[in-house]
Amino acid sequence: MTALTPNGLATAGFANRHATFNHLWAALMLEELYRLGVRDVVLAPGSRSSPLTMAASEHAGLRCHCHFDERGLGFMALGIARGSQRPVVIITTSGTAVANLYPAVVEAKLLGVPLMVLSADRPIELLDNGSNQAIDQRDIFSRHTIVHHDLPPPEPEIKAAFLLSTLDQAVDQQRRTPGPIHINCRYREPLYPGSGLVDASDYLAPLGRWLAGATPWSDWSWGNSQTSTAIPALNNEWKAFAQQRGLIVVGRVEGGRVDDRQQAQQVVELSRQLGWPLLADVQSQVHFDPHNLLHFDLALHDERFSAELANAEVLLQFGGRLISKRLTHFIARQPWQDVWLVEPLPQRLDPDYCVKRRLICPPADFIAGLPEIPEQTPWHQLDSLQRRTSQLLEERCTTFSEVGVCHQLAQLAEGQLFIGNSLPARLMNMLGTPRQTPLRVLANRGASGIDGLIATAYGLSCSHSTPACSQPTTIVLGDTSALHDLNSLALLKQATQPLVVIIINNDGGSIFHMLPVPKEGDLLERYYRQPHGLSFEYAAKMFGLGYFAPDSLDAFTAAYTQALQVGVTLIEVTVPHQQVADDLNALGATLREGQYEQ
Ligand SMILES: Cc1ncc(C[n+]2csc(CCOP(=O)(O)OP(=O)(O)O)c2C)c(N)n1
Repeated sequence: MTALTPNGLATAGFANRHATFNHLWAALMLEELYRLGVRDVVLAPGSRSSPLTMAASEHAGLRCHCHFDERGLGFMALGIARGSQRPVVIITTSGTAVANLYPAVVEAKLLGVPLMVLSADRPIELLDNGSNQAIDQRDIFSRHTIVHHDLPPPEPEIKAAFLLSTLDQAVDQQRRTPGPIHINCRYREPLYPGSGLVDASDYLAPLGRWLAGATPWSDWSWGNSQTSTAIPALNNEWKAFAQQRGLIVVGRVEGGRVDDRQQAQQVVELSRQLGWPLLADVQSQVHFDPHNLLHFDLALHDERFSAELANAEVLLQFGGRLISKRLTHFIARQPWQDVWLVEPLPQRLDPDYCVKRRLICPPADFIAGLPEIPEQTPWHQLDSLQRRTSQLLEERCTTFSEVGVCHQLAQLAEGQLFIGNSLPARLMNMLGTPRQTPLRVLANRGASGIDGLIATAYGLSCSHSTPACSQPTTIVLGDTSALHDLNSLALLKQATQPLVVIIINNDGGSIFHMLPVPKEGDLLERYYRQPHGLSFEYAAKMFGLGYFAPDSLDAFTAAYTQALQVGVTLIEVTVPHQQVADDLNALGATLREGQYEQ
């Protein structure tokens, strides 16, 4: 904070006005963002962003995390923000550096993650005139941010309070509608002051008590209109709703004021009290709860299970972005009497337009606002109908295969598990057995990209302010996804908690065996699956990571159990590319034909 104390600025001469005000504005911004709750800043190298870099590095309350690759940097910020449930600042230089943040910004918008991009830029007169590394950064993220500002270059004529209140307002908007903010920061040269600071004490004086204080410049308070106070008004509607045969579906539960797991547990309790079946996605934080119908995705192949489920009259859904297509199709086809969706993000999250009542609040607030719920006996036999699927799975998951490894991983994982897109997300949503110990499960299912997954997992592992911080982090992802973010393996050696990267190497995108893409001739291989024949052993060596290549389920268990204890380990599970499609097709066929009863 020395840059902000008037005495700290009362030094040499008047030569460096731009440099001083660049530095001063950057310091003001980072201090205000700190007061607004930011603790982590991620930075990539670049000269134009020096004012911001210096201010961040000088701030005693901020933790700085570096990465050379801005695409990974954005995802690392996403992981830190989701892990710590706090806003994270991203600092980049100008040009394509900013554009490289695009995928992470898109994901943050869809998942409601509070990122704050501070992109350095040139003043407007140096745009479109051949100046180096100058692109039009205004509103570069288009409709993927919730707030965008293009700040003028720092000037003594512009009040410091303008800067502070701009941030206060932006963060207030972010608290109402979580998502990414972009603030484009234009700097004139010389960029940073060296020893030639200008006396700016007169400039700072109007900030008065803010300079010595610790609270933001302006306090943005809002009433209760968006909280649970609206729920009691629904008492009569709820009573009528709750008397019917209901089904509870849980999608992603994350980022509320209450701990994710705690509020997901309240949903489990609600389903118990109502006697309604619970179908909770792997991102729900209660997927592995013994009360959840864990194998619903596969059980939906079974006519008897689906028929029983179809006796439900009303649907109560918490959170969106369901991974199971079979469940989504079931929801779309069912002639519901009523459908309520409870989710704090004000997004539609209703791909088939079934929702009749949309409650924009965290599950915990909704449940707290409900009237006393009498215990109801379950209306369904789904537990026993699901048992057949579970038994079949136990038989089929004993081999060293993608299915077998994911089933095993669901039992062995500890701390937090980050699941890559493509097959890992689908497999982890359908396999596993009930657990007694909690497991925090996250995935980037906003845009479901296969990019930035390693960086996101690293960000999750280094988020400091959650109970998960002293626990291991595991990421499971496909080989193409791993190649996509290979650069981010360079981050991992800084991990302070055990971190395990499980790469399921089926030599390309095996999901395409199961997707409706042209498969004639070599079309599937050449244009979709794209086999590469690569192994990750040398990548592990290059980035200084422990490495295992198990060839049996027992060897996988041993390697993973060891990896959970210490350091950073890459476990490469090499399997034939066609195996997972064959296994899933066989499972589905058996369930559909009822052969498992013979
Ligand atoms: C950034 C991005 N590019 C392309 C896709 C389309 N896509 C979905 S899955 C997939 C293949 C993934 O392969 P891999 O990571 O090896 O996983 P597997 O299919 O073998 O499980 C691709 C290219 C995507 N989701 N995101």
